[in-house]
Amino acid sequence: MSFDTPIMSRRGLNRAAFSSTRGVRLRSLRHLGVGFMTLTLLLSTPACRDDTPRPPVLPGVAEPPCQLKQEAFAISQLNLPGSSTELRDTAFDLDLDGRPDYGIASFRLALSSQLSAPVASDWRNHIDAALADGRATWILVAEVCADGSSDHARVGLYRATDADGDGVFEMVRNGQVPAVGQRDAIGHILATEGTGTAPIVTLFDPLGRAQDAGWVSGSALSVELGPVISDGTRVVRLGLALEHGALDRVVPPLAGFLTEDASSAPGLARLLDSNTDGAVSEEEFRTNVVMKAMLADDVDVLADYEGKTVYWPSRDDQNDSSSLSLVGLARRVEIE
Ligand SMILES: [Ca+2]
Ligand SMILES: [Ca+2]
Ligand SMILES: [Ca+2]
Ligand SMILES: [Ca+2]
Repeated sequence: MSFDTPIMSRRGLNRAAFSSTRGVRLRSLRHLGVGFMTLTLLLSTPACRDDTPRPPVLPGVAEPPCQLKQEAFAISQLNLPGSSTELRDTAFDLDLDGRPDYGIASFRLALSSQLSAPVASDWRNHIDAALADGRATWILVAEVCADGSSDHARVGLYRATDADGDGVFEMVRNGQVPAVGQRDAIGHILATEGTGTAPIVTLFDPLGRAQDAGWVSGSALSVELGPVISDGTRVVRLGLALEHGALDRVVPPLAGFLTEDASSAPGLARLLDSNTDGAVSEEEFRTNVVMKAMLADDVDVLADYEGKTVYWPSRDDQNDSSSLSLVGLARRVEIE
């Protein structure tokens, strides 16, 4: 029967009306059905999770939840760990694989153990001197909520200079992103996932001769600003994954040192001088199997994403950076 029958009995009319109504309903339902499917698809498009893994966004690029006030601290004195246990206990896990990362400190400790006692003990003093005398001014800028409305805290790590000599430091900022975290009830700050810079040559200059601090960039910046010791001086613990090649910067000064002062580390100088010409060349240093292992990247904090190298810990199982870990003191300073 056609829904469009023009003449019909009342019964037929009723039936037609029913059929017609039913037809409309059916059409409506069909229409609705299509609409519903479209709607379902529309609704499900955003809900349908895109499971493509994406790298983490550095929390320090986001707007802070409050107005910030800042305090700056110059790293002034390093406590160079004397044992592997100490290294382990003070290091951060930079690549989030569950193990603390202290590759560079471990390298320094191995070298230090080869030095004559006076040279080894002077090494730390030379580092502290460079940190203090302007050759390697290394500054942490801690920011917390000015009104105390939240425990949000961030810490940046920068190179600084005082070109005008007024005792107030000028920060050298090259797009570093502060580490972000919390300030606890007693004012200690723990912040992670930033980027920063470090004077790698200063840290590997046993005779304190280097004028160029060898500033290098790093990611996975992690900072703990701990107890105040005195006059605003605080204990600091930091971790930074230095960019690939950063550790190669220490080869020229170390090879130079072992050539000029072989008597300071006679065993090591002999070991590395493979052609026995009395000098340790950079090539000999780099190709020695032990040094090669020490200089190799030891943490996996970066990976490729859409044609760029981005922060993405333990993503590609390829080590790409050298882990720096240190504990020391930082004294309150003014910055411009
Ligand atoms: Ca790790
Ligand atoms: Ca100044
Ligand atoms: Ca040689
Ligand atoms: Ca990697």
